[in-house]
Amino acid sequence: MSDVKERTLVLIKPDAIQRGLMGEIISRFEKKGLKLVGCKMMELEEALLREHYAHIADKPFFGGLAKFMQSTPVVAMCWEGLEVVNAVRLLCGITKAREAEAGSIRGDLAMSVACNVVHASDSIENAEAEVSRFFKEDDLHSYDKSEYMHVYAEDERG
Ligand code: 3AN
Repeated sequence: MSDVKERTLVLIKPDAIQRGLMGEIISRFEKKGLKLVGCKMMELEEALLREHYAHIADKPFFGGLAKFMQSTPVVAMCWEGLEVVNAVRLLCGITKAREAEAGSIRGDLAMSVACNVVHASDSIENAEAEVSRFFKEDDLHSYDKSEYMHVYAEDERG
């Protein structure tokens, strides 16, 4: 059975906040037909940042990345949908933004590796861990979206 309740974490990074791209980025996910079930602006505390970037903590660029990610608040969002982890990665494009496919968020809106406007979970397992790292279960909402009638076929709605 299909799972339209799969969830993923997206962060709108400080470069996007500074460049006034929040609305544009949120709009890409909305237009795709995804459901926003959690959204908050927050500062990334040291401990959260270290946990979030544990896989690259030993890289030479980590210090610069940490400083950048703490330079403004970020917008943390939880998006829901069918195979949403993969769909959101495709919408975002590859890490090195200047080589990201045209049409993707990074491909259209960014040029950098570090300043690449968004973070998105890269696997179902990581998405589950990241959503619960950034959101308490109470901060996540459950509601019907009438457009699902037209976004998904009946057998895909589960
Ligand atoms: P992604 O965010 O696309 O999953 P990761 O998890 O490999 O990419 O890297 C996390 C973040 O670290 C990237 N979004 C980017 O901001 C930064 N980063 C990755 N590689 C580099 C690099 N070579 N130089 C500077 N920053 C980097």
